Amino acid sequence: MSVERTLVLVKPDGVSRGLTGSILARIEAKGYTLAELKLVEPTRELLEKHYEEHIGKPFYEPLVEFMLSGPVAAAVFEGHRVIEGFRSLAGTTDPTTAAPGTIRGDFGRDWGVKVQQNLVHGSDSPESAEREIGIWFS
Ligand code: DAT
Ligand code: MG
Repeated sequence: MSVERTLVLVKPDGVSRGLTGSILARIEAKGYTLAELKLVEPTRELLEKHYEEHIGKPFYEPLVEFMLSGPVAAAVFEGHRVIEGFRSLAGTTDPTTAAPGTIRGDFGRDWGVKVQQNLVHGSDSPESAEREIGIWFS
């Protein structure tokens, strides 16, 4: 059995709404192991590295501004197939239509702003996970 790691961020909307504990509890309840955890006020430079795949997209600047709007809880979770397991638990990108039972589906909705305030980030591949963990936990 291989142990995989993923980067989970509770975004500023999740932290400011007081949902950090509830979100982390769901990930632990699914059976993944918390390996690292800290509250961060990210810089623009850090976010430019983290979101480099999205540079130039219409939502990129609103996304970075949103991520700069308050503290972020950064965590590393471990477990077999944690990358796909966490993304399934998080739900699809648009929180309005994310399935009920998921973090985004239960706690989020579209607030009518230019970026999806969707509570959490999860790495999308083993390569992304290692790259992103290096950015947030260097
Ligand atoms: P995900 O976070 O589900 O992996 P992503 O990597 O495609 O989604 O995009 C990163 C973030 O950017 C996403 O969590 C919210 C925002 N975003 C993505 N697509 C968007 C869109 N079409 N309109 C507004 N915000 C968007
Ligand atoms: Mg993504």
